[in-house]
Amino acid sequence: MNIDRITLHHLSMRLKYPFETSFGRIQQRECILVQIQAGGLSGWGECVADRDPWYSSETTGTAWHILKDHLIPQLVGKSLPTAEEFQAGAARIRGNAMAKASLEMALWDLWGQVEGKSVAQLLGGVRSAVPVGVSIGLQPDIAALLDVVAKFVAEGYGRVKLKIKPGQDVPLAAAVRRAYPDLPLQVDANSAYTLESAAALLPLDDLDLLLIEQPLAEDDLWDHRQLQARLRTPICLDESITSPRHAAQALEMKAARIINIKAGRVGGLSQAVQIHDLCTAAGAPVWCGGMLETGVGRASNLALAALPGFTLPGDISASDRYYEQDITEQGFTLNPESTITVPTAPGLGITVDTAALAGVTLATLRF
Ligand code: NPG
Repeated sequence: MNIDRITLHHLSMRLKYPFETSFGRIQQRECILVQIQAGGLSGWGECVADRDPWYSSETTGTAWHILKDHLIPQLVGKSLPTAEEFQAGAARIRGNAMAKASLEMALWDLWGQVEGKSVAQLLGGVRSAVPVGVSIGLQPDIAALLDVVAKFVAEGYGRVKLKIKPGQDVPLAAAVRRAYPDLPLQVDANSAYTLESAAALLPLDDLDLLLIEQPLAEDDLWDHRQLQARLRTPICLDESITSPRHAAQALEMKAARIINIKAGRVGGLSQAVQIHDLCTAAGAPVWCGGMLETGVGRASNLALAALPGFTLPGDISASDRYYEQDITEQGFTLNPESTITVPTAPGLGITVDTAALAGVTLATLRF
C-alpha cells in the first residue's frame, strides 16, 4: 500500500480555562495534526509541541519545519513502512521527538485500520478502561485552588495533580491534603527548582503524596538522584526522560522511582512501549502524561495507558475538561471510579470532525 498524500494542519484551540504552570500560562493551545492518506484510509497523528519553547525546545514552528523538510519527504509516495522502518528513517534526524511521534501516531492509526485492530491491541494493551486523574494549574490563591479541586472531585476525578513552583508549593499542597485526607494527590514542578531551592520541598514528605514530578532541571539526572536520596516520596521524571536510554539510566542511578511516559516527548509510541517494558522489568510504575491534547492525541494516550505497567492514573481527563468543542466526533467521558474507556475501533478509533477542524485551522499544507 502506497502513501498517497500527507497533510499538515496547524491548529489553535482555546482552552476552557487558562492552564498555568511554573513555565507559563496557556489559554490558546496550538498543535499540528498530521493526516496520512493511503489506500483510501486516513491516519491521524497529533504533534504536542506548543507555540512557545517553554515546556520543551520543540515548538509548532520547529515541528512544522522538521515534518515538511525532513520526515514527510521520507514517506510520501513510498510504500507504507513498518514501525521499525519508520524509526530507522527517523533516527537519522537528531532530536525533534514530538515531530517524529506525530507522524508515527498517524502511522499507528493506519496500521490498526489495515489490520482491523485498535492501536491499544497493536501495542499490547490489556485494559479496557484506564485509571485517570486531573492536572490542576496554579491558581491565584489557596481558596481558589480548593474551589477548583472541589469541582473536579465532584465530577468524579479520583486523583489530583497540583502544579507547584517556588513560593507556591508546600502550603497549597498541605491545604488540599487537609481538605481531602484520603485523596490520591501528587505535585508537578516542571523543573522550577534547583537542588538548593528544592530544600523547600522536603516537608512534602509529610503529605502522603503519590509522587513529586520533575522538581529539577530536565538535563539534571544527577541532582535528581541527590534530591531523591533526601525524600521518602518518590520522584517521578517527565521532562528528563527523552529516550529509553535515559529512562534506564535514571532508574539505575536512582534519580527517580516512577516515570511519566509521554509518547511525544520520547519520539513515538514505539519508544513509549520500550520505556514501559524496561520500567516494568525494573519494578518501576509508569503513568501516561498529557499535553492538553485534542481527541486525536487523547485516543493515542488511552491506547498507550492500556498497557499493563501503567498502574498509576494518567493525566488523561475527559474531553470536556479541555475545549468547548473538540475536533474529533468522539468525546471521552469519565466513568465512575475515575477511568476512561480505551477506544476499541480499528486504529485510534476516532473520526476527525472536518467542520470543527476547519474552524480552528491556521494553516494547511499538502504533500
Ligand atoms: O491533562 O493534558 C492534561 C494536562 C496535564 O499537566 C499536564 N501537562 O507538565 O505535564 C505537564 C503539563 C503540560 C501541559 C506540559 C501542556 C506541556 C504542555
